[in-house]
Amino acid sequence: MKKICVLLLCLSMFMNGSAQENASKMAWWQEAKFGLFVHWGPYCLYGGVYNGFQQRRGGAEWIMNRCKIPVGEYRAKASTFNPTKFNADSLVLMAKKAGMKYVVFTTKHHDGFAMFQSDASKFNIVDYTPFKRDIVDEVVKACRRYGLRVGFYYSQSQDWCNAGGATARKEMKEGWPNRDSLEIDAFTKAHRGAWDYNQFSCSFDEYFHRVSLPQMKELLSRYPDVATIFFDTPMSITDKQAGEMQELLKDYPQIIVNDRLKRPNFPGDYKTPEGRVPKREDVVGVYWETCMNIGSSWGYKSWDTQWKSSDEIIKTLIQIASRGGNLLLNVGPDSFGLVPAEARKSLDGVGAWLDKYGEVIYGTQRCDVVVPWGECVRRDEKKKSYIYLCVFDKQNDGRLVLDANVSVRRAQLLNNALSKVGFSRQKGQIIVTFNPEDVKDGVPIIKLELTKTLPSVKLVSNTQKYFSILDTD
Ligand code: FHN
Repeated sequence: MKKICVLLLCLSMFMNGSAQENASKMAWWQEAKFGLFVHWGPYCLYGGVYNGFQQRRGGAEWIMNRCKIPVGEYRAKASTFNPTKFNADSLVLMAKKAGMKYVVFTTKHHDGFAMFQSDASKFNIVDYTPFKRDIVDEVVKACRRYGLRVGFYYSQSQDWCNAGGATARKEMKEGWPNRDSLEIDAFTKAHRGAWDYNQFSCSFDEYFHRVSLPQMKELLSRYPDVATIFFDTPMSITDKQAGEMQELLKDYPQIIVNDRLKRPNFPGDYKTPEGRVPKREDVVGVYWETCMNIGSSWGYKSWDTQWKSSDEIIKTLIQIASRGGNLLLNVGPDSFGLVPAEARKSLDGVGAWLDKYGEVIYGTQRCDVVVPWGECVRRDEKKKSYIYLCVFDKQNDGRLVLDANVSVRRAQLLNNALSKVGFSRQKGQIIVTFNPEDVKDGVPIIKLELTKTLPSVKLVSNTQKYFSILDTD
């Protein structure tokens, strides 16, 4: 038994690269912690409104599906896409100012529209619209110019406008009150989620080899330095097709791939909780990234009112850092190519906070000290570790108790260097006292300098985790 396990483990190392190679591939990403997700495509022309009705459920990038817009009609609308105010430098500089270290851009979402010139499908920004500029190219170049890494979101299975692409079934009641709802619902039920004959005039395999795989080839050959790939909604892709996609990626060993190419056999490098901070116990020892909206929709929604404030985002960022993850925060530019002002305002606030408190986020790692009054974040240096105590509880009177058997050399209130902080150690607990009145700018943060470096925690990629076998002998 033991021998088999060791053999399988060695095989997994051989197949996935050594743990060390993997750790160095993931190093920049672990350090970065905060990235910008951009959902942008011709769906922004609707802004979540169809025939005068607000889309009833889901992200506005799903409007074609939820409202069952015919392929011809959606294509015609897309052909008017002309975001004349788009400026890739402004977008990337907005991210940089917000303290983000990478940008993940939707090169093609489920509607099938490519935001780059593509010979595999003319349904793209250059060949199909009056705009004619290659937006992906502009974003990549701006990222390079300003020192941010760039990643590509690519919908490898769902494609509602290129024949043969996968279509997910959503009922008409999620779209708008169409008088043909019953008929359309019956049609989608009978035709694997499709709502237009054009969607199934060929097989998924033909689609995959005509559009999906060639487009990924185009992107990789044009931008061999791409940092991450974010696949989405695996749907009908088979293991064989996913294997072909993975084969392509092998020539680009630096690329960090998410866990959504095909489940369960293609677990990728990291997990992707969506719209929430995962429970601590669900993300032990693995790489992970929460993707989340700054508003209530991935794609631009003209009637959005639920914008996250800077304070909410900062709190989420701290929670995520405390659990060892990354935050990929999404914005949806409008039909002119502009990011809504509410989103920009919140991002500016986060950037100002990170300018001052970036050490609490960047390059930190999961901290297993759990406290009722907030979150603890850990940073390791060669000879010592730090624990940042982030106090969310507004009622806290300035006395913090931590169940942590560590020895503290120094304690400092990051918000106010002149303020005195007391600390003592009692039976496996650390007691810290500070003056909340000395904090004038949001979350009180106390930095504890420890006398030693805490024992290191190794993370494994999903792929390595998937193949490792526990020896039960
Ligand atoms: O269906 C998509 C959705 O539109 C959006 O792109 C998110 C981002 O993670 N992914 C899918 C839902 O999981």
